[in-house]
Amino acid sequence: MANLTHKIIRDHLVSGRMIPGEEIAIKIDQTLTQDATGTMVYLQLEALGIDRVKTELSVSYVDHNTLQVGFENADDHRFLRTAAAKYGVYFSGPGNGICHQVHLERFAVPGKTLLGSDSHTPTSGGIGMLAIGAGGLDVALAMAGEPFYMTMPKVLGIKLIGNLRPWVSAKDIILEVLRRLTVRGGLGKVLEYFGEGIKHLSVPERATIANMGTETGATASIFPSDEITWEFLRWQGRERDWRRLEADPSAEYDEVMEIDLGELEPLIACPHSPDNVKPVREVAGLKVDQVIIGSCTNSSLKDLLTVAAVLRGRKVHPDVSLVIAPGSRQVLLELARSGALADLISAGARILEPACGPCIGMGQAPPSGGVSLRTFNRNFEGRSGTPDAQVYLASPETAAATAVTGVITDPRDLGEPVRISLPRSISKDELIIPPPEKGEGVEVIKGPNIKPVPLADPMPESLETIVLLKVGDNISTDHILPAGAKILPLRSNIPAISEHVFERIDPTFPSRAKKLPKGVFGAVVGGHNYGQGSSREHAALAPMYLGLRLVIARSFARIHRANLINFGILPLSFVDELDYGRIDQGDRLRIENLPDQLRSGGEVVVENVTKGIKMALRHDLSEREIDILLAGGKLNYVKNKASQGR
Ligand code: MIC
Ligand code: SF4
Repeated sequence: MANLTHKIIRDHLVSGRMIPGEEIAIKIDQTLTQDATGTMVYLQLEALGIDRVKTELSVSYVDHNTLQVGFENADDHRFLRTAAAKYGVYFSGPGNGICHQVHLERFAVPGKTLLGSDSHTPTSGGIGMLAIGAGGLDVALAMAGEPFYMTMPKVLGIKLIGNLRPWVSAKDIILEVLRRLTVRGGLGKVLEYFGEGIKHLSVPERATIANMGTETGATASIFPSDEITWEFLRWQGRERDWRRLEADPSAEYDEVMEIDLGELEPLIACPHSPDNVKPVREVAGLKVDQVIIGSCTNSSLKDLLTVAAVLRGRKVHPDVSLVIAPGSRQVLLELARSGALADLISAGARILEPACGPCIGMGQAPPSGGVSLRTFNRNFEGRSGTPDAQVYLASPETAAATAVTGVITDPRDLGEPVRISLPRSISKDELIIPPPEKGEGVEVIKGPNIKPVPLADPMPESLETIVLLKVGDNISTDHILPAGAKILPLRSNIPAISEHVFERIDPTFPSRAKKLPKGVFGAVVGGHNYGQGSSREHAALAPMYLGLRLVIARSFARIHRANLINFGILPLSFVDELDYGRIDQGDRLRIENLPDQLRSGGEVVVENVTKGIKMALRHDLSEREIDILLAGGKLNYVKNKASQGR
C-alpha cells in the first residue's frame, strides 16, 4: 500500500532501490531557476556544451535581485532572457513575481517532478508535485536530460485532523511542525500530509506549509491532489493539468505525526531561528518597528485579501513601517481589481513590486536593534540586512494585527474574524515569454560582471590542509556567503563574491585563505546541520575558489552537502564526537592516500599534524560521489565522462 511520495518516485525511478538511505536517481520533468542562482546554471549549460533543454518544461525566473542598484543586475536579467531563448526555457522577467508563487499558479502539475535551484522549490508540493530544491549544477544537469541523484528519503506522514479555529492559519500549522521537528528534524525525509484536516486547506495554504517544510531540512513536502486541487487549477484555467493523486487508503509511512488543527493557536518564530516557536500570546506586547507581509511563504491572494480586510477602516500604527510585497503580478492585479489594494494603501501600507525583496535583504532593512515581524520563512541573524535586528516570523493575520497596534498582537484580540471572497476566475497576464521554436541564431548577451564558472583541480593523492575556521551548530549558507543588496549583484562573478565568504563570522577569512602555502588547501570545522538554508551553490563555489577542499562537521544540510561534492570539497563527519574538540583553528590536517582511503570503506584517517594525533572520520559518499570529488567536481566529472565516451 503505497504512500504518495513512493508512487511518484516509483513512476520516475531511473536507478537504485527505494530503500531509505540508498542512492536513487529520478527523472526530472520540470525545472525552475531564479536569477540569483540561475546565472551560474546557464553558464554551466554553456560550459557543458548543451544546445537545448530536454525537460518537459523549464522556467527561468527573475525575482531575487530586482533592485538594479548598478548595471550588474540589469545585465544579469538580459543574460537570463537571451539564454532562456537560446536554451528553450520560458522566461519570467522582473516584476512577474516570486518563482515559487508563479510556478504554482502557472506551471505546477500534480504527479510530476520539479527540480529548482532554490531551496523553497517544494512549495509546488502544495499541488501534489514532488518538488525538490538543489544546487544550480544539479539543475543544469537535469535540464540537460540527466536524472537527479538523491538519497532515498524516509516518508514522514503528517496526519492533520480537525479544523482550524478563527484567526489561526496555514502558517501556524507549519510553525507547529517546526516547533516539533526543529530545523534538523526533517533531514532525509519527505513530509507527506494526509488526513481529513487537509480538506479545509486550499492550494495556496497547502503551499505555505510545503514551502516552509524546507526549514525542517526536509527533502520535500507534499499534499495529495484532490477536488481542492482541481478547483485551484480550474481557477487558473488549467483544469487539464489535474489528476487525482493520493496515498492508498492504508498506506504505510516510516513515521507518523498527528496534528489536531482545532488545538492550534497563533504561533510565532522568535529570533534567530525558524524553530524557536512560541505562542504569540507569550511575546504579545513587544513593540515593533516594522511589519512585512510577503515572500514565497505568505503572499498569495488569500493572504493579502485577508490582510486588506483587517486593515479596512483601520490605520497602521504611526511607529510602524508596514511593507507589502505581493507574491506575483497576478496577485497584485487581483488586489487592484478587487479594491483591496486601495484598502492597503489608505491604511498606510508601503507597496513593493512582486519579488523576494526584503526576504533576501534587498532593501527594507530594519533600524538598528529594531524589531521586525515578517510573514517569511527565515529569520537567521543578519539576513534582514541589519546585524542586530530581531526578526520574528508569523502569519499574515498576526502581522496585520501587529501593524495596527504597534506591538506583537494575537489576532484573536481583534474580535470577529474577517471574511474574504476570492474572485471566480483569475486574470492571465500573458507576460511570461515562451521560448522560440529554435535557439540557433539567438545571441546570448553577457555584461562585464558575468565571469566563467571556475573549476577545481582534481583531488591530490594526499590532501594537506590548514583549518581556516571552526564554527558551531546550524551554520547557514547566509553565514557562509551572505546575500543582500551589496553582495547579491556579484552572483555571476565568483572572484568578486569570494571576497565576502564568511564575512559575518570572520571577515579575515578570504585574506587568510589567499595566504595558504602552495599545495596546502583550506579546511573548515563545523557542528550539526552545517550549511542549512539556501540552495546557493556559491556557498561552496566561492570557498572552493579560495582554496577550501575539506569540511569536517558533525552533520550536513542536504543541499549544501551536495554542493560541496559538486565543487570538489570533501565533506567528512566525526566518528568520535569528542574529536570536534581535538581540532582548532590553525591546525594542519593531513589525509594520506585519499583515493584509496575513500574507496576502501566509510572511514578516513586524518592526521592532526599540529597536535600529533590521528583520528578516524566518516564519509557517506557513494561510488559516484567519490569519482566526482576526485575529479575536482561535477563539471570536470561530466566532461571527463563525455570525452571518454567519444
Ligand atoms: C533564500 O531564501 O535564501 C534564497 C535566496 O531564495 C536561496 C537561493 C539563493 O541564495 O539564491 C534559497 O533558498 O535557495
Ligand atoms: Fe525569495 Fe525569500 Fe522565497 Fe528565498 S525564501 S525564494 S528569498 S521569497
